[in-house]
Amino acid sequence: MTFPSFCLCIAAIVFLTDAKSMTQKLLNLDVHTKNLQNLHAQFQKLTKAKGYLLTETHFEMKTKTICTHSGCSSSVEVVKGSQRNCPGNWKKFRGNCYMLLSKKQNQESGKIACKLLNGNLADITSESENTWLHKTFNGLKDTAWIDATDRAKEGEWRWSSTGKLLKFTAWWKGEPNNSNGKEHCAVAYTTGGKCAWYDVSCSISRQTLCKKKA
Ligand SMILES: [Ca+2]
Repeated sequence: MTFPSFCLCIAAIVFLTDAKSMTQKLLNLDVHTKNLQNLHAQFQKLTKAKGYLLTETHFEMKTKTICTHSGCSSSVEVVKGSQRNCPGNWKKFRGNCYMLLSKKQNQESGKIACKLLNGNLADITSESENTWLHKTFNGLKDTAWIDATDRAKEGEWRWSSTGKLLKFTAWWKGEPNNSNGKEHCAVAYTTGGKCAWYDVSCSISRQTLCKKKA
C-alpha cells in the first residue's frame, strides 16, 4: 500500500467511525425529541384533568453541539433573564413576564392558575413596576389579584410566594381597611389615573395578574 492510499484508508475508517457516532447522536436526538413530546402531552393531560385547557406549551432549550473527527461536544447556552423573551402572550418588564387572566375567580384559584403557567400571583416591588402594569394592561380597568396577603397575621402584609414583608406599597387612601374584618387578599385597580391596591375578601371573583421570571 502506497503512502497516499494508506492515508486515504485511515481517513475512510475515521469517517466511517464518525458517521456511526453521528448516526448515534441523531438517534439520541430523535429519542430526546420524543421524550420532550411526551412531556408536553403529560403536562397538557395533567392541566386538563385540573380543568384547564392549555392551547400551547413551551419548553425552552438552547444547546450548542460541535462535532470534529475527535468527537462531539455539546453545551447549554445560558441566557440571562434580562435577555430572554417572554412566551406567548406574556408581557415583559425588566427580566419578568406578566399575564392578566381575564377569567374571574377567587384568589386561591387565581394563584393555582398562575402556578399552572409556571408563575405566581404578581408581587409588585417598585413604583416603576406598578406604573408599567397600569400602562400595559389597559389601565387595569377591572380589579385583579396580586400576591399580597395578611392571612397569617392581620395587618402584616406579605408576598405569599416569598413570605417577604411588603416594602413598596401602592394602597389607595384608607386602604387596607379590612372592611368587616374579612379582607385578607389584595387586588390592583386603576383609581385616580394610577394603579392602586385594595384589600378585599379572598373569596370574591376577580381577574388574576400572574408573574414569572423571563
Ligand atoms: Ca379594603
